[in-house]
Amino acid sequence: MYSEDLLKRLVSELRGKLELLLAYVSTSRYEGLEVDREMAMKDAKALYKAGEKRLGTDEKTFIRIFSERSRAQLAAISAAYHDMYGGSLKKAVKSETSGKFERGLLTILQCSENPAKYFAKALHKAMKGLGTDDTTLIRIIVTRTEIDMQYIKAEYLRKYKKTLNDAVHSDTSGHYRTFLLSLLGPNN
Ligand SMILES: [Ca+2]
Repeated sequence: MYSEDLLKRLVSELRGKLELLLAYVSTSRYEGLEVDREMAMKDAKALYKAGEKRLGTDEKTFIRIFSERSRAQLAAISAAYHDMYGGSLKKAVKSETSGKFERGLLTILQCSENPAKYFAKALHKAMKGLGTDDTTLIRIIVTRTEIDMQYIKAEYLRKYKKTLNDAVHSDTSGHYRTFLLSLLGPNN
């Protein structure tokens, strides 16, 4: 669409600032559901050694593992981390990193452990307050509709005590509303 390389564009925009993001978009990840438990334990150990166990933080190890592993594998790493060291990987990320880097890692983690919850939250954020972040609203509804929309709707209802359809209905109008609601399906 824009006749330029997305990765190159990101490099020039964010040079040196968001290594994690660059690693994430440039790696082709396996996105299936199979996990390798032994490898998950190995990665959990590497993350522990790179973070909580040492003074300071070896950020490269966090970047490598968070950007190369599939979502399912990262969820397994997080579970292994908890089993092996008692604390959660999320807590380790919070105490070992900060700023945009921390936010990036936490987003990847949350998305790997419960994508539906992550998207329900993002949709809520797009609609809350005055006005609507239509770009985000459209992007999420269009891209998730055939993947996990029923789970996102369930998470939304559980967390915000309102159906996602009702929320979209009150934040949009006209053909745009009809279009989004038709993608969402039944109001449940
Ligand atoms: Ca540390």
